[in-house]
Amino acid sequence: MNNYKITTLNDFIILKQKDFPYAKGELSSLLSHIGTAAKMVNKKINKAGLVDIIGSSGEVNVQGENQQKLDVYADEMFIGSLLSSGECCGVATEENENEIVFSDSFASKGKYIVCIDPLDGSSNIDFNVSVGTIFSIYRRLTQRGEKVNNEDFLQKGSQQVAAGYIIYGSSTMLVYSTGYGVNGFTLDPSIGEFCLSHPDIKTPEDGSIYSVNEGNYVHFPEGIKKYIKYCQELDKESSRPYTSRYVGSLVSDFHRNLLKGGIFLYPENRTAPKGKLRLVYECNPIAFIALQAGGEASDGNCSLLEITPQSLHQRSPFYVGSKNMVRKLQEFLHLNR
Ligand code: P6P
Repeated sequence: MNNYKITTLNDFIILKQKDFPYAKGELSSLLSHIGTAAKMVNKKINKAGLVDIIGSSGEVNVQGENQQKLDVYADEMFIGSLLSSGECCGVATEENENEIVFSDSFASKGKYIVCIDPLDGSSNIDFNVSVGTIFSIYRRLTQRGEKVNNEDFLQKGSQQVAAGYIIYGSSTMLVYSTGYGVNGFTLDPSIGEFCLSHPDIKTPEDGSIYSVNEGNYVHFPEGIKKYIKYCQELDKESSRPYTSRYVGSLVSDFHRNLLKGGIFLYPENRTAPKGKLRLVYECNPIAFIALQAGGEASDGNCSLLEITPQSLHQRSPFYVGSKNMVRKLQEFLHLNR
């Protein structure tokens, strides 16, 4: 009798690979390397308050944002791990202006490219608020052995082969999908393994949480203002008024709503006329997870995964979460164009 109840991330990846007779283990290896880098980053984050690794690196990143030391560490960890997997031929990250092409003869034959925000919400690190890593995996468009180029990284979100996030919170979780459902793994520090804790995550079609930075309210489009007021009105049938929950860390806000039901909104506003969040390595991977869990994601005009990116760091308005809540929001946007 097998009393070994724990399914580690690597067990699960190998188990699922068996469902694909032609799989050669390349994606499995890539996902496993992402898990390893996540454990390394987690270790540093957990010690952030104890060693001189919090605070600013003194540098400013391509976004013009003050780069935190842990941003730099996380960026290096994930890039290094993806390179060593040999399955990834290039990486686009929030911290680098252009895509990083792996010229190493081994990696340049990799089948996949990865887009990643190595440490999202890093400005929260110094205040011990949860932060996250968000990643997106595509098959390369250029031929293996050729040099990857920009078009490899500007594919529609619907072309993602896999996507996921790591949330470094009260516990550290890795949540990912390869297009066949969403599964969550919680890091057990005593054995240093991500263990299956949330199999086959489905997000409720309705929820009672709305997540938006209401400090920008006066600059929101009319439809968004009307939707927020709708959330705040009393209505027993639709369990309104809803509860407002906003951490200011995308992965934290999304993860809570994914499990409990809810909607996350980052609309365009005066200071962010195209929205603040990045389409390629923040919105698309989160949207992929949401849809795989039965939710929806939009930029207010169309399904987010159908947008063809024009540039690596392109921003987009972002509405994601419970299907019926996203659809209700779109009604308000449509009626108030
Ligand atoms: P605001 C963190 O800086 C981040 O990129 C996301 O993680 C988060 O959802 C958003 O920005 C918060 O932005 O303008 O509300 O502080």
